[in-house]
Amino acid sequence: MSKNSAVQKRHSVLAADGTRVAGVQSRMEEEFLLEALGWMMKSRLYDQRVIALQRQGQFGVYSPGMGQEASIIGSAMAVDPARDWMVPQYRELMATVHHGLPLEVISAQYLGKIGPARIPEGVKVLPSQVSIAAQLPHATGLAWGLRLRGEDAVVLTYIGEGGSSEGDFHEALNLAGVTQAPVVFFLQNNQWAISTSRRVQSATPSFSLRAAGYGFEGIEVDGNDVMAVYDVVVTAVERARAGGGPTLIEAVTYRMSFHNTTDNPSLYRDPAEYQEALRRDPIERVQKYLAGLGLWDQGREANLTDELRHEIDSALEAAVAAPLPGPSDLFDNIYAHPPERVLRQRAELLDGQV
Ligand SMILES: Cc1ncc(C[n+]2csc(CCOP(=O)(O)OP(=O)(O)O)c2C)c(N)n1
Repeated sequence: MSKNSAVQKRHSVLAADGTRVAGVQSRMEEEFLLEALGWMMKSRLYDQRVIALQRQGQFGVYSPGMGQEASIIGSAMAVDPARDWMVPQYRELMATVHHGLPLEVISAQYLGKIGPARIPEGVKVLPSQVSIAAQLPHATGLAWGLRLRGEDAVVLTYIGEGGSSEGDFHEALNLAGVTQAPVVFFLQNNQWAISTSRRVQSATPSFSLRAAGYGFEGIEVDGNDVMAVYDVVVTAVERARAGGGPTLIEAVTYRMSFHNTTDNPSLYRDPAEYQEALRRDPIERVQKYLAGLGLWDQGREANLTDELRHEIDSALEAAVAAPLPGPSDLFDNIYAHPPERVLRQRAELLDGQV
């Protein structure tokens, strides 16, 4: 965790076989860990369900979070939805649900239902971002603005290791360091940027080391260990809230599925690498640990899976029932004060005069 060392220690609480790392305490214990497991399972079940729907032509192009559930949920649980902001990329969908964005609203977005996909008032989540790294300057600006207003809020933003090669990454982290903005940059190193391997993405031994160049703390964590992820993010959030400035966290994880539903990883990924990733599954790890404590068994798993499937189906049914966009949706919610030219185009289209 030192700022200048070229060798970065990786924080870890729960080993891949579900045993505790000796001598390491965690702030995420039993009941809270069970809650985290439920969210991780929901993330995976939703991925599986909507991939099946996409294959049937009933859902839009989708980027699953499979394999990254510990990073997605452990980080989300470390911020307060009532006051903190989340600035996502596109793969941490269930983190935004944890932060208050209803699953049916997200599902409506993938069905092209523009109105029902609007982020509800009071939900402190920015729209998901597909232009790589473009969310980061927004995150820094938002955090700096909150600080200037005297609010005690923190911004948690997400980026992939591929996104860290973009200019926006440098600009956002540099400004955050200079302004001491209360922002946590959560970099999910899932080893692949579509078909570009981490090996050719950067020569740095750890993406977290880059923080030193911006004058703040960089931490590397086992991104498949939900307890460790929660611990490092909650510490970074507390520091930011107390005026201690930004943190860059690298969560070392693995993208167990494809980049998105248009991708085929078997064209570029070694099958042995995938087999090794299965051994490090973030969900099974927690289940094994909790089973060892007598808090998890097949019966509990079956009951929770049923409950979560029902919740997911209800959200999807609501999204399917939501109205399709009409021509006015092309214009609505774009400008606070639409220019005359846009108002004229709207009137022409709606009156059928084009
Ligand atoms: C500015 C920009 N360049 C290229 C793309 C195409 N693109 C989409 S996802 C992606 C890879 C991103 O990889 P990474 O940042 O590691 O995130 P991951 O998808 O693995 O979560 C690329 C190159 C884009 N969307 N935006």
